[in-house]
Amino acid sequence: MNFNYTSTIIRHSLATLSLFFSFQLLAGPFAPAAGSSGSTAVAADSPNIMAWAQGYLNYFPCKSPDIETNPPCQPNDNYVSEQFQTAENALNVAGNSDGNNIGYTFDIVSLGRGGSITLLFDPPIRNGEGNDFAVFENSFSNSFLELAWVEVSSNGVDFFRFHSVSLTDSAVNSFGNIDPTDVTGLAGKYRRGFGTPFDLEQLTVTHSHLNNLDLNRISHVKIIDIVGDGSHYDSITSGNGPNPIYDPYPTSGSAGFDLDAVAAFYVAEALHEENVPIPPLFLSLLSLLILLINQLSRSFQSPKKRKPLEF
Ligand SMILES: [Ca+2]
Ligand SMILES: [Ca+2]
Ligand SMILES: [Ca+2]
Repeated sequence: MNFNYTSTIIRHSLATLSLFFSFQLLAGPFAPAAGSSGSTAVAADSPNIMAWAQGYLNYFPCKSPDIETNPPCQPNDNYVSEQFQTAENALNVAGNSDGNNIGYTFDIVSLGRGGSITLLFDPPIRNGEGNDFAVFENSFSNSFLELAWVEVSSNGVDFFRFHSVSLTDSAVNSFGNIDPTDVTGLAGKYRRGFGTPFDLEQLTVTHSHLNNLDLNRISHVKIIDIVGDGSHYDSITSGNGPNPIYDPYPTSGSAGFDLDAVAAFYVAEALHEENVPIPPLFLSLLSLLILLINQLSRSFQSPKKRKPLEF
């Protein structure tokens, strides 16, 4: 046996293992990119999807770089191009809001820096087993990730935000990368065609109260872009937290979070009984049928039962 050869193989194997573990150590603790083992990414054609958002409210493409101190959406600023301001692109099936199958990249609405939009579900989303809904963004890669907060409401007034953790340790430039294993509780964790899932049950753990929130009738899902320059923070309140949230900054054109769609895995009963009008043709046919039945019943009526003629 050639011991030199064997020891070379062992050394090489150890070096490979060391590289592997150092890579593992560099990775964060949360679910990895779509396609990797342990990923929570939801494919747009997942059989678990029962419904897609059918309406929206309050699309505010924020055009101000500083939403905290200036009123949002200053009329003279333009951080979201006109072509990316079609809110209807966030409705229906991911990549195919209007039946024209534009695809995951362009069938989106951009929120701009700090902008937001509220998606509507009727029937509302209910809290089923595990994840209940997913938010789809249009990232072209597993690491160019634009992030957003997610809030839910069952009355359109009281919104509750999912807790989030962001472990990205330094600023990310306009075309920079972040590791999806460093992020949880934020939309935009996965590349286009794959949604980031949310479990309504988590709100019962992270919030001290859920007043006016019915977890089984979530009618509103609000998506809020995070200005990822480090001026906003995650939900960690222990240790060194909260942590600043970094994502590519600054971005322009399709600035901020690019929302493709929101999918529900569980739906409750409809909010309102639909008042479906009866089609006129159906009414006409029904009248004809009643007339026919009357005519037939007269034809088959026994002459003995007929009222005798009176003089
Ligand atoms: Ca759930
Ligand atoms: Ca964008
Ligand atoms: Ca879309």
